[in-house]
Amino acid sequence: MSTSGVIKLADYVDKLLEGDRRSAAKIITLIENDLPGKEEIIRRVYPHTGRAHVIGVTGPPGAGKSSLIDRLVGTLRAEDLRVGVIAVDPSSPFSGGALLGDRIRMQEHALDRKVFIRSMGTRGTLGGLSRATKDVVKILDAYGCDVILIETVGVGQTELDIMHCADSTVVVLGPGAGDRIQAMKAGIMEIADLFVINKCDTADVTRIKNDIENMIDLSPLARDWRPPVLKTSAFTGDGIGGLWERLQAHKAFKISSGRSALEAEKLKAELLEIMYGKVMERLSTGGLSNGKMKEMIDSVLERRVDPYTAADTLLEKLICFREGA
Ligand SMILES: Nc1nc2c(ncn2[C@@H]2O[C@H](COP(=O)(O)OP(=O)(O)O)[C@@H](O)[C@H]2O)c(=O)[nH]1
Ligand SMILES: [Mg+2]
Repeated sequence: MSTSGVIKLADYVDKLLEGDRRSAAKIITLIENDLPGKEEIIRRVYPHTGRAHVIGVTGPPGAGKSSLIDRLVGTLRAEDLRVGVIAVDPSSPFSGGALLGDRIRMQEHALDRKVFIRSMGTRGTLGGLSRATKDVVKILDAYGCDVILIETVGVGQTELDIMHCADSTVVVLGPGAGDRIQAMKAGIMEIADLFVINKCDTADVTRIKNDIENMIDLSPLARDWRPPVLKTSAFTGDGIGGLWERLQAHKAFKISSGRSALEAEKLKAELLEIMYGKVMERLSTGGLSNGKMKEMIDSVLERRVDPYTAADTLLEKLICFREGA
């Protein structure tokens, strides 16, 4: 990277830290596209992170996650908090009607200078959706967001990975989710800090609430925090204030119970994820010269070396490889 490039990046980061919106948008685009300079930016930004309350909102499509987030943003803005919203949609960002819907719904907030909304799709996130999302969280944190809301669809591995960077995770279900509860993956039980049964304006949700409470009772997980099961209506606004109160209570609980151990666990996962990405990148971008590879293949062909030893030797060379060295 040229000297002028570095200076430009530093300028962007300085502006970001002052709360400049355009710089935030530019930096996020750079991160999404995994462009050179990304690591330099994270290096500069990182000391200014760790302040925001990061809230993951997940659950099946149509449960009302976006509508709830929209309401929650209203509650947070009433307290003059600065809010970031990251909508993660692993399907195409161009064909999804839901995303368009989200944009329209969020339009009012989008005009608010203290609300930063970003949709992320797989396209353009070359380094992986989970990786990119975690870095965008860091940017919004440094930008000065008090609360960062991340919406993910469903409960696949990518969503679970993303949710690991949240301080609090809300699992949203609709009133018709009764049958689904039994089939719900163990993973969702582990990550749920709060359950929300939304659309309670449309149906009596007592039964499903009881089902979830039972499921929590029967869960073998040892926990000091029992996930509350809340009823909301994003339509009428019922229960939204309560949801925010419980989210704050959960954050306070985490702080009081020594969040550092949990955070170390999350960081370990993040470091492994980054290392994995770097090894894969070096493998695919010629971290090993064709010459070295060919030499090793020949050795294996001639039965002088076995494939496992060959792979170990190549990996050693790969790891010792330094850019420009
Ligand atoms: N009656 C009612 N409809 C809701 C409520 N929340 C969301 N909806 C509707 O349910 C549909 C899906 O909502 P959306 O927020 O896009 O769900 P998401 O896919 O989980 O993000 C939309 O048509 C919403 O208007 C609610 O609390 N009550
Ligand atoms: Mg949505």
